[in-house]
Amino acid sequence: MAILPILKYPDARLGTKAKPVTEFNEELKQLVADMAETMYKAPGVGLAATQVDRHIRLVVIDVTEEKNDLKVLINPEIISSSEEKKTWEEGCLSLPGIYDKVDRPSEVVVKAVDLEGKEFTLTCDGLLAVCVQHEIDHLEGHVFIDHLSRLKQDRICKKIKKMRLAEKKNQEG
Ligand code: K1U
Ligand code: ZN
Repeated sequence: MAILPILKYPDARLGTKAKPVTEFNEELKQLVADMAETMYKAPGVGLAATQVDRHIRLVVIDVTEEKNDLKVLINPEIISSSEEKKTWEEGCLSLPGIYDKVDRPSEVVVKAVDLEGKEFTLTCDGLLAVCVQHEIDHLEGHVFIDHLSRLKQDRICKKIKKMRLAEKKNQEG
């Protein structure tokens, strides 16, 4: 297994729309194992293949405190969303140090296939619903700040530039 480098916003590769998975082979199993290890190590509760520069429709999620319920969603599709919305403070491993509130449907039903190519549906609420929507956004080439106002996005971009500059100064000593 391996820890994979995570693309950081505003890397243009995060804007790539992912393609469906068509081959269910050992290489895919290895990528899932590496993505799970990368997510747990970060630590995070989800990771999309886009974030590790693999532009296929694959996400891993584990929202349990015990980190013992890994969900692997291949070619996920939201087939129904509640009218009711919920506001959640989101973070993103591609935007370290940035958190903001996003409104999303509070419940979703997602259809996906597993590592054997077998179809299943998952009814999600709470953090799982937020995370599934956040990860599917990544597969579409979106990040959570795309849901915020232009003003908030501009402030976040300025904050990221400042953080990167400070990091660079630190590295230079
Ligand atoms: O896609 C990602 O970047 C992962 C992201 C998922 C997510 C978190 C919260 C709301 C929506 C989506 C993260 O995991 S950020 C890290 C994080 O929130 C967290 C880390 C450790 C424990 C609990 C949460
Ligand atoms: Zn993210």
